[in-house]
Amino acid sequence: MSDATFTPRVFSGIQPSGGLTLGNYLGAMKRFVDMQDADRFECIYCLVDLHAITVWQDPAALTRNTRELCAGFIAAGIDPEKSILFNQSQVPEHAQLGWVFNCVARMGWMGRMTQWKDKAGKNAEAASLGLFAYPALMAADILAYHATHVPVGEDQKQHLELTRDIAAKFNHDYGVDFFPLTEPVIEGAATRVMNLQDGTKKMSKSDPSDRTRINMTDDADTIARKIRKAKTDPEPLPDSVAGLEDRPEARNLVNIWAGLADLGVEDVVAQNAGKMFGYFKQDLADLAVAKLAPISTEMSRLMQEPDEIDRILSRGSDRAREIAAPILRQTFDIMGVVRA
Ligand code: AQP
Repeated sequence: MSDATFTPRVFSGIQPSGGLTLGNYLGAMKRFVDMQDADRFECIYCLVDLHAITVWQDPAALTRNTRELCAGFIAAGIDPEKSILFNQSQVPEHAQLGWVFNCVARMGWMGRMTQWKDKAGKNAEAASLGLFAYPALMAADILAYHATHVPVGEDQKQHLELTRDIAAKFNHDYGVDFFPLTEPVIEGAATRVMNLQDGTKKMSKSDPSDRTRINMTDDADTIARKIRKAKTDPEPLPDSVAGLEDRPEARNLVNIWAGLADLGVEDVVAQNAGKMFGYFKQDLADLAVAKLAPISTEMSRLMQEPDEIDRILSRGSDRAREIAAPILRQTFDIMGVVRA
C-alpha cells in the first residue's frame, strides 16, 4: 500500500465510440457531475478517443461523436471552467505513459480481462493489438494525473484492479512510492444499466440494435416508446427487492428509475409494489423524459457551435498537460531515461 500523500483527484473517461447512452449517463456522467459539485476533488474528465480507435471508427463519425460527447458532458452539468475536460489524443503523455505500462503489465494479466474476451470474441487473432493493450492505456490515463479516485460503472472494475496492479508493480520494480493505488468509485443503483431487450446484457452504445438502448440524443417520443417496448415479464412489481431476483428486465427498469430519481431501489419498489408493468413503464417514461429531454435539448444547442466545443477541448488539454507532463518527466527520471 502506498504511504505517499496524493492530492484528492478524480479522473474518468468515456469513449466517443457512438452516441452517449443512458448507461453512460447513469453509470458515469451523472456521478462525474456529483463529484465535481461536491468540491472535494480536482476533477479531470476525458473523451478517450485513443480507446475508441481500438475498434474501427469512421473518421467523420469520430469527429461528430467527439463533439457530441463534449456537448453531453456540458449539458449534463460538467463545468469546463471547474473541471478539466479534454480529448485524450491531444495530451501525448497518455500514449507515452501507456507505452511504459505496456512494458510493466504482463501478457497473462491482459489476457484475463473479460472486456477483451467479450470484445475480441472468438476471433481474437483478428482483433487489434490496441484492444488487447487497452487496460494499460487506461492505467496511464489515470496515473498520468496521480488520480486517487475513479468513478466508473461496474463493467470497469476489473480494469481498475489492473491499474492498481500496474501501479504497484512499477513502484515495486523501481523501489519507489510514486504512483497511487487508485480507488474505484462504483456507487448508486445504476452502476450496470442493462439492454432494454435483454436484461442479461449491458446497455451499450455500439450494440447494432437501437431499440436496446436510450441515447442521450433521443427525443421525448423515442425515449417513451423505447421504455414502453422494453422487455419485461408478466408479473406485477414485487413488494420487496428480493422479489426482483431472477427477473433481470424488471430489475433493470427499477434500477433505471432509482438512478434517474436519486432514490434507493427499495424506495422505488415500495412506491410501485403491485403495479403492472404497463403502468410502471408509463410512469418511468415520464420520469425519463423529464430528466433527459433538457439534456438532449442543450446538447443540440451546443452542437450548433462546434468551434466553441473545440475551444473548450483545447483549453482543457492545455490544463491537463500542465499536470501530466511533470508526472511523465518524473516517471522517466525514475526509470533512468536520459532527458537530453
Ligand atoms: N450499461 C452501463 N451501465 C452503467 N455504466 C456504464 N458505462 C458504460 N455502459 C454502462 C460506464 O460508462 C463509462 C464510459 O464507458 P465507455 O464509453 O468508455 O465504454 P464502455 O464501458 O465499453 O461503454 P459502451 O457503451 O459499452 O461502449 P462501447 O459499446 O463502445 O464498448 C464507464 O465508466 C462505464 O463503466
